[in-house]
Amino acid sequence: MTITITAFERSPDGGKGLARDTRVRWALEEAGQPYEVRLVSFADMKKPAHLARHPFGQIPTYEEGDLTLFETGSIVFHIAQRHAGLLPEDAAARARAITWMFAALNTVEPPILELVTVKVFEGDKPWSPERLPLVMDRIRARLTPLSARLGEGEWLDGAFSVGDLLMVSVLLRLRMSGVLDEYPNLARYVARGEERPAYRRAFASQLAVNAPAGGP
Ligand code: GTB
Repeated sequence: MTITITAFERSPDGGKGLARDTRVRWALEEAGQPYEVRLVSFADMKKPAHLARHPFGQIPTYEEGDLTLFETGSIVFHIAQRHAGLLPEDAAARARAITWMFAALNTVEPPILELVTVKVFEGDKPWSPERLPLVMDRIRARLTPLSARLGEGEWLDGAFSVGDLLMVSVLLRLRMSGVLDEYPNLARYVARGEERPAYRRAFASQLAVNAPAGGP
């Protein structure tokens, strides 16, 4: 059955992997599943056809036959449950991998999103410079224990799983801030994720959409 996802027609980052369709593309690449992409403009996202797919008018979405999903956590979990390679067979290891998915989205990502808010959406507000160090400290309060838990491990809990896929996806948004460099093992962890052939294919497909026509 054909899988169709939605992505930005023009991603604000120029297709450098920061928009959330990257996570879905990556999961599909890890699972070896072909997919099609419906590109949507910011205006289209708020129109009825897209709102029927996504109640909040965002990307990405996922369609497979009669099934339509939104929320990247739900989408990558759906992919991981149906295809080998992203969740362990052992029940306890599987439950732990799912726990890391939730940890990535519920515990680590929120302060990282606050950083985007303070820098981008509130960057021109008078309180922004004062708020920034507070947000950075909240990020460190998540990265310090995460770094301690990862230690010198390759992945968070044995073999690579969808928990790592989401955690790396969440962390890589921090690269520009420089804070990852304070945690060399986390920086190496993110780099390991990005070196995976499936991630590279996902990144290249997203970039191709946004690359200027006739560009390199
Ligand atoms: N919780 C939802 C999920 O995980 O699926 C969040 C979805 C979401 O935030 N989607 C964003 C969106 O559609 C795109 S990813 N925004 C448009 C809107 O809300 O109107 C967020 C994003 C966008 C752009 C960059 N960038 O270019 O750097 C990075 C991240």
